[in-house]
Formats: sequence, C-alpha cells, structure tokens
Amino acid sequence: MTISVEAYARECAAQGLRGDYHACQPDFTVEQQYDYSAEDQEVWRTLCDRQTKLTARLAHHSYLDGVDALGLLDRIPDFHEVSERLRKLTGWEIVAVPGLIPNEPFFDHLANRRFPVTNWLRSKKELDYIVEPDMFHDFFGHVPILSQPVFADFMQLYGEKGAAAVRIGGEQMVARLYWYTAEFGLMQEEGAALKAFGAGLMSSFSELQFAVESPDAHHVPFDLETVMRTAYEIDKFQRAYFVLPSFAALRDAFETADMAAIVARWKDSPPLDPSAI
Ligand code: HBI
Ligand code: FE
Repeated sequence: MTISVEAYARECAAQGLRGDYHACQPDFTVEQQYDYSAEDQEVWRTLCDRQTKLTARLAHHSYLDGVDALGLLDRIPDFHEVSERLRKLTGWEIVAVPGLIPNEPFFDHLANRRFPVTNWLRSKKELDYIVEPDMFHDFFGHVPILSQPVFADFMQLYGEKGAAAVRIGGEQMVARLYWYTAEFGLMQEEGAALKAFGAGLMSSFSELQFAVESPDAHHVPFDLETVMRTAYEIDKFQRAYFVLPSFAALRDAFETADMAAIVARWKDSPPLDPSAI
C-alpha cells in the first residue's frame, strides 16, 4: 500500500525537498499553477537557449522531432496545452507533481501514459546543477522523447512490469533500467553517429558533451540483465553509458523479459561495477 500523502509530505519536508506536497491529490498530482515569475521565465529561456545549442548536434533526432512537435522553448510550457499535442502523437499526457513521488504512484502514472513533471523551476543560482529533478529536467529532458512511438510504448510497459517487479523485491534492479535508458541512454543506429536521448543527458550542459564526445566515456552495448545488475551513482558523471541499436531493441527486450526470473536470479547478488563491465 502506498504511503499516504500526509506522511510523504512530512518525510519530504524533513529531508528538505523543495516541493509542497500538502496540496497533492491521492495520486500525488497537483495543479501546475501557471504563476511563474519573470525570473522563472528568464531562467527557463536561458536554460533552453544554452541546452538547445548542444542537443541540436548531440541529441537523437526523435528527441529533436519531439521538441519541434511540442513547441516548448520560448516560455515555460503550459502542461495542459502540451498534453493536448502529446496525446495526439502517442497517447501520453503530462501531470504536475511537486517533485519525486513514491514508486507505486509513479509506476501507475507511467502505466497509464501519464508522465509526472515537477511544477517548480530551479533558481538562477542553480543554473548548472540541481540535486532534485526540477521542471527543466523533467520537461525539457523527459517529455520530447515521449513523442517517439516505440519509446512511448516502452515507458508504458516500464510502468506496468516495473510495478510488478518492485512488488517481488526488484526495486533497485528496475530503477537501474530506468536510470541507464530513460535518464542516461545513448543510441547508435546502424551506420549512424552516436547520439543521446536520456533525460539526464538532455538536461545537463556538461554531461551531454562528455557522454557523447569524450574518449573517457565508457560506452557499453545494451543488455537488459546487465543494465539491471549495474550500480549507479546520482551525483557524478556516469561510469558507464549503455548504447541501444534502436528503440525497438529496448522495447522488445523488456517486453519478452521474464522479470520475475531475472529478479529472483540476481536480487541477492552484489551489483556490477559500471567501470568494470
Ligand atoms: N518521481 N516525480 C518522479 N519522477 C521520477 O522520475 C521518479 C519518481 N519516483 C521514483 C522514481 N523516479 C525512480 O525510483 C524510478 O526508477 C522508478
Ligand atoms: Fe528524470
């Protein structure tokens, strides 16, 4: 049973998280409340102008096509407006949340093609790095690629099968799959250049360049079980980046995977060191 909103709100406040969870619905969503300041709008435009210079050459074309289709750069997007467009493309919509929410409602939103997006934006002085995912990370990073039909299918399936795997003790393994694909995934299609699509890369000025262009970036061919076994750290550059040959490879591997068997096989084993795979 998911933790109650009240209890979760207290926990987040105790941890100093920024979001106001007291206004949450039982599914942890809130209204976006489009009442952003002139500084918020300026921070949004600054982040988008700077990041699009990099994504133009380093992002997978599906991400760029999504940005064009959803039009979200000149001002802070209105979640309802963008949901209207996104729904027509892949049936996904955006729901506003105060920040990170418990796994169970998170998976349930994904399983129903609702992507939770934080409704507050980092301040001017946090331009380069912020610990918690804010609206720039969630929206600029995660939303455009949800217009890509096959990845959109994977993300819904992730919600469905992920929740089941968490119930049998696979929480860490399922989080790693999300981390190394939806957050830090790279793509190298047949005969094409290496490109990024993961939201953590789309929304990071320094790590996007490192992951795609640095000779020190450790690129590993995607393998579902290896990904689910490989540890990660959240506050430094990744020591491994998994490379997909196509979105279908990810969706098909996950669709055919026997998650219960994979979780049972590895959940009590030590995780793999990303530098050593
Ligand atoms: N909540 N709002 C939000 N956004 C996330 O990306 C998110 C979350 N809760 C849990 C979570 N991600 C991770 O545990 C995933 O691996 C499930
Ligand atoms: Fe994210």
